[in-house]
Amino acid sequence: DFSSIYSKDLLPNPDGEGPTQRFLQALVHILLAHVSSTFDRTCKVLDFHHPHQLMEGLDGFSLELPDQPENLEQLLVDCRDTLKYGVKTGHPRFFNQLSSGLDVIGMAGEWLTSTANTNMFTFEISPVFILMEDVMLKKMREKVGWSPEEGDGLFCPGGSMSNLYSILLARYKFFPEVKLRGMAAIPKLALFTSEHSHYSIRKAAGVLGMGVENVFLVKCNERCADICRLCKPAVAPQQGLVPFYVSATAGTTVYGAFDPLGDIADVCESHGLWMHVDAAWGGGLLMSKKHAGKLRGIERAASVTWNPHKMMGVPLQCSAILVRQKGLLQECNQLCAEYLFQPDKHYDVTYDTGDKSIQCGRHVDVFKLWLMWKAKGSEGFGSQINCCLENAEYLFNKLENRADFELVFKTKPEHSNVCFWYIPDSLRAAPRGPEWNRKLHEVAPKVKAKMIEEGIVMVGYQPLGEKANFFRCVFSNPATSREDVDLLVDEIARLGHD
Ligand code: ABU
Repeated sequence: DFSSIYSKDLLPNPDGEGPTQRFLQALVHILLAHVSSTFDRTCKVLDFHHPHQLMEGLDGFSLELPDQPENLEQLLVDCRDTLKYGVKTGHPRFFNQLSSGLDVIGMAGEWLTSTANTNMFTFEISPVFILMEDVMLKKMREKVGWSPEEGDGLFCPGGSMSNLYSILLARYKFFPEVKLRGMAAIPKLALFTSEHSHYSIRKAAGVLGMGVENVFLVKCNERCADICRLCKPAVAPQQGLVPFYVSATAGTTVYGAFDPLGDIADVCESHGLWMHVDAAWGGGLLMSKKHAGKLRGIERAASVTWNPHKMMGVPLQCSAILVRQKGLLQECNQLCAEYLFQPDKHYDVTYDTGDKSIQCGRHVDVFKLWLMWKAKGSEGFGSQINCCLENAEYLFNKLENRADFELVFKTKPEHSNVCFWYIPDSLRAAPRGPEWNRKLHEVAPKVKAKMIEEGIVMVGYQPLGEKANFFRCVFSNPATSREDVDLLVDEIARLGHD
């Protein structure tokens, strides 16, 4: 019973050792219950409440912040309820997001990371983590196909930030004067990416002052096969803009398609453009001998985004920007703040990597990945990824044979994304046309609303271009089995039936 114990009674209170241990053990007990229920298929994926219900407070769980300290009993209840009303993203029936799963070793790594509570800017306060990051980035670059001596990189907060780094570096490479003199000193720039690329490329162009509208979205088919032909505009100045950057995608967010990286590299090389590969989603396939060939050509890129928190199941967040040219990150971003990066330290200050970053403080994202890699080996990651893609193929084959479902594209998935419509009875026999499409557009949101209320399974939907709302099922959770896939299909049919 912790009802008469407060945070002031814990360490560093001289008598705090015992209460601290008991409190943390009680917390671990709550966390372990959550871990067990995450993998328990009799437990729901979520216990949904609307925002106003959570804001108003539920059964003693209040989001309001007090003026007086609350006792540790209440804090433990708050911890338990925070998990209770959240979403079990590691549940085998959570198909909603590219990042899913609950890897026990990765979670242990994250616990250790917060216990160490340090910062990645200097070797002096993160000696082990800085070296681990160095080793890990080297290994990832090797998987990309660069020589271990070549290149550089950083872990940063998510794929959008990694993509932003790529544009920042490309601009600096071609126009280094921009760092001191700003955008007025350089020509107006044009960037190219496919219409199916992640929106972070456009966002970064806005943030970096290049203008969202100066990102040219190249038309492509569902498999992105045409991007190369359509990259050709990149070679001709458009509206007085200077083309300098192409972002190819390895694993698009919705379709899981791979741009033809080799062909895009040819275009970039012959016209002197920076080639970035956004492999936030697809990068994990480099770990699989069976699927790595889908990224052939990535080794010719100048920079790569790769998010181990997606396909490799590393707890959020874990995203790397890999750069082929050594030293560029440092040159582009360093400002030599003397209170942190003193040049006369007694150790090799090239390990003070903080000035490569656009942040000052930087979270330790590497340790959980390093620990998981130790636990599985490259081969373990490879098998895990193969299983996820087998689940996708299983779903694809299953839907091909169902009259009440229709696949958005008919070719086998390249990644683990499977996109499909559920066609209720009322639409199956009806003539197709704009009205039919309008009705179809309403099906997925209705099914999803019921699905969330029931909380047994969770999958996302979206429209894309002219296409009415469709479901996107993605597999990155190694806990998912074929029975879970069967259940997903049955649930959609049950909830959507009319
Ligand atoms: N780049 C964020 C991915 C979002 C998703 O899970 O679909």
